[in-house]
Amino acid sequence: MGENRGFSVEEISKNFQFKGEFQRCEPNLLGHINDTYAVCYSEGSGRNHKYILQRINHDVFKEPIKLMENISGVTRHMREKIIRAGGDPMRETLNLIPTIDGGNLFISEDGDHWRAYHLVCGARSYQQVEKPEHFYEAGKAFGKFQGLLSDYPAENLHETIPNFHDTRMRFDALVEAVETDPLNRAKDVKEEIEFVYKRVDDTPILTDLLKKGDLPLRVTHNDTKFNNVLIDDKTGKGICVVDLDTVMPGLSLYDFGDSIRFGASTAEEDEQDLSKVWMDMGLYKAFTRGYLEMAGDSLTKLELEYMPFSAKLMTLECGMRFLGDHINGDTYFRIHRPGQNLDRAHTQFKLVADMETKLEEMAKVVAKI
Ligand code: GN1
Ligand code: MG
Repeated sequence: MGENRGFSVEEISKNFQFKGEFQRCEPNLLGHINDTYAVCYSEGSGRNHKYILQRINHDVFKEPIKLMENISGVTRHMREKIIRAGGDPMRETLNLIPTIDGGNLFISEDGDHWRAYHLVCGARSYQQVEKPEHFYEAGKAFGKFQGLLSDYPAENLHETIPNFHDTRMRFDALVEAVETDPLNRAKDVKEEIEFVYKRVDDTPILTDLLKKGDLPLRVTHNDTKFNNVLIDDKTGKGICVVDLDTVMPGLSLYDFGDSIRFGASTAEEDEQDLSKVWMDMGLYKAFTRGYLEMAGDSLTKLELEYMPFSAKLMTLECGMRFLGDHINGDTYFRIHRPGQNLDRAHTQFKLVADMETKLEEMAKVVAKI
């Protein structure tokens, strides 16, 4: 496993404090950035242990050491609060496994950066919402996550990817891709480019409100895809938020908006049949209810007001990033087939257009809850 890329997961595993003997590993191909493996170990007594081993994509995360400082600080903070609240710290937050020399990062001879977590058993993530209750649970989980980190000292966090949700800068990056056009692909995506250019005035709205001090800076997750919440197999509760690489100071609206972008869609992110793609109001309601139940009291009036817009903006931003990556030759988001980033851009733009017709209805939902 992974040998074709020049490493063996079993060999890498030896550098972590895993218990017992290596049994097997399985790749998890769902993320677009890092390489993830589920690793199974077994002790003589027949006791099994499961771990998550990840190779951090250092083209995307340029400073893995700082990134791991963030994650170890944030998980320790959440762990303590979960224990104080009488929760289960092994299931409600990720827990890092140290390397054999006690660090949290193993750097291989090839310069790859690896880290490991306990795998949370009896829970899983979903690529698409199957039951609205699951999405309500995800809303609660992300709302709770924000609460757990509300007193985390933001000055202790490194910005793992600067300007991550600066939508205006993402727009500029798209313009640059179109101008550079290394593979001569821009000519085939004129309509898509036009779709984005028409909405340029939307792009600086949230960051401008932040700069003016109208929206508060918080510690946020910044990648709140539904598949980043583990849903308990038995209870259906959203127990643990994963993928902490982009935990950084940000806006609550980035987290809310990105959740809706991914989870309230009626289709997968790379669906090719666009007639299947729209934003489902029932799902929107379910998430919003869960999120506001947990985080509503701490949100300002302006944050509440911009929730519908943030869903549209985060969807537009993600679509711009997929389109830009398609034009640049798929160098950022992993693809499993040619044209996949363009397909992803298409679903995002379809969602944006659909949300534009529903913004008022979306605002009513927030007001009602
Ligand atoms: C990436 O790593 P993954 O697949 O959870 C990306 C997000 C995008 C998302 C789109 C570090 O997330 O920003 O919203 O793809 N992560 C990074 O599915 O760029
Ligand atoms: Mg991610």
